[in-house]
Amino acid sequence: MTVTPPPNSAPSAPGSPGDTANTTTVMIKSFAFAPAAFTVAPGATVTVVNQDDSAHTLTANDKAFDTGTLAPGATGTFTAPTKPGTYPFLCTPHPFMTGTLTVR
Ligand SMILES: [Cu+2]
Repeated sequence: MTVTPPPNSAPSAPGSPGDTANTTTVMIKSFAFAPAAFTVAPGATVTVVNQDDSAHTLTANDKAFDTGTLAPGATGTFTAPTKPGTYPFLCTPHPFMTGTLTVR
């Protein structure tokens, strides 16, 4: 007999502040990440939207993840690390643009 496996995603209460997200979106605007610090679930998909007139990247300091170059107006994604921890990131062409991704 065939058993249908349960869906991978557990039901979550929308808006529950304690949840870590499986997906999240980060904006880049005025040479800054917004939010600059955020928390996601292991292996979450992170979408990055460049709202600036300059090309940017969102790149882990240790290169654990990298959107590659995002042209003005472009959207990119990367997969968050599966190992819980804190991952500082920056924009490769503009190293003064920094942020922190927390996986838990
Ligand atoms: Cu930049």
